[in-house]
Amino acid sequence: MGNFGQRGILSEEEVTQLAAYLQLPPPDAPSLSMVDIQASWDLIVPLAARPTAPEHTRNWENYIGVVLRDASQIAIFDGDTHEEVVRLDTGIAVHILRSSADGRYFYAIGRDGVVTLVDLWTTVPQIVATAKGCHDARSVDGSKFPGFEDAYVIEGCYWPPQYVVFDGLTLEPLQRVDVPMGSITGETLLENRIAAIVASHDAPVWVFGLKESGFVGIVDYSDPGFPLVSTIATEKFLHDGGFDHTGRYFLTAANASNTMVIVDLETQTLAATIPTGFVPHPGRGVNWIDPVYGWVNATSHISEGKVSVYGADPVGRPDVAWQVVREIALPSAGSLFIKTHPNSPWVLVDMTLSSTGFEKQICAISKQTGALDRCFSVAANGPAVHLEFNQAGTEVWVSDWASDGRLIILDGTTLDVINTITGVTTPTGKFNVFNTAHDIY
Ligand code: DHE
Repeated sequence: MGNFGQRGILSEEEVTQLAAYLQLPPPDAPSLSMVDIQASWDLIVPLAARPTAPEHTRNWENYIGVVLRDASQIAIFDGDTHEEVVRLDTGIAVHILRSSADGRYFYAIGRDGVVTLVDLWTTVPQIVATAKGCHDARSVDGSKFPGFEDAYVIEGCYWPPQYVVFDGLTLEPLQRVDVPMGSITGETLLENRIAAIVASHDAPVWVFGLKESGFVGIVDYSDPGFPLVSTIATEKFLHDGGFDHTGRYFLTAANASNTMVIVDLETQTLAATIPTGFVPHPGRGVNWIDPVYGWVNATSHISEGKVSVYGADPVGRPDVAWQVVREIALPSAGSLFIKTHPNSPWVLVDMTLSSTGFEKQICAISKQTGALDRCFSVAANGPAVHLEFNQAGTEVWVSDWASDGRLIILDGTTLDVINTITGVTTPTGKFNVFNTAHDIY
């Protein structure tokens, strides 16, 4: 703490009072009831007033939504022309975007728990509804199973320990469900944050990690009560994750357990745990065909300069399924995201939190050789963070994460810089509509 007393900022009496105040038990964290959630709902453009076909000729499936974190805004770019189409206010310190099943809508989630629904079919993308289901949140997703496309949206809360389901087209709040507070080792928790959420393409369910408890939860959205129908014990401190190449498995990092956990969504069982290294952080992960080991998935790590590649084809290659097959050394720890696209020859990885001078660089692993090919600087003003391909996989966008931030667009094959977009405040995550809707990574 600052030396408030001797610097004359606080009187002796104020220091005594402050010290006494800091020793008080903290007040209970507030709940957020269904009544409050309903009161937060703002339907800005009713369904009847929305277009029934795109009002513009832009290739909206190749739009790229960019989180401008400290501005609490998103910017939407035309991925074909690189033009900025619109900038919209969202929840505070907006965290990620997800796409509806057909990609027409973006869902933005603010750290303040505000969900923002953006229609990409209007002449200029427009916010059509907002609602707040949590005080603190990081994740949101829509319903993607055939017959339920865009019907519902789920918001997972960091606080209170609950999830909230909204109507997918209006954000009308439909249900609030408390999450269980017991952990895989039997203790009763004070908090149990909902981390990554994925929307299955094979069943009417959402799947999420319950961070502190170590359970993966499955919510059935074909039941109007949106119940948590399954809790699968895995490892503690579940964080980020995504699907394997088939969509059958949910691969998520138990980050402080230094483990990737693999959940079979067909049998709703834990398929494997893979110790990968110190603090795995895969983002949504990365799927490609390795020349030796067939289909693989991989994670980079925050606390170790290493990409761990593991077999991910229990049908075709059961001999290496869910086993680490390659460990690829990076020049630095501090990686947050790894990404590829089926049409790209590269697996790309950042080192955003590097403390040894590599934070402005990204590295490229060759899919053909399975080896590190090169690392190179892309950012100028801040760390390089998060990678996202365009729809065709011919370009990759990287954020230069600074208040005078930039978006650097690389050729997807040569990795040469083909464009730099300036004037973007603290750009972080980027989400191509088609790739996000179809879970291509
Ligand atoms: Fe994230 C994904 C939580 C800090 C950028 N981040 C996630 C997910 C979770 C999470 C649970 C998975 C969501 C999903 O898939 O449904 N993030 C947290 C935190 O708790 C943490 C560590 C601290 C905090 O207070 O928020 C945190 N995250 C950050 C950042 O500082 C980042 C780099 C910049 C920012 O905007 O805040 C950041 N997180 C991201 C991004 C994704 C993400 C870009 C999605 C990656 C993707 O490709 O899908």
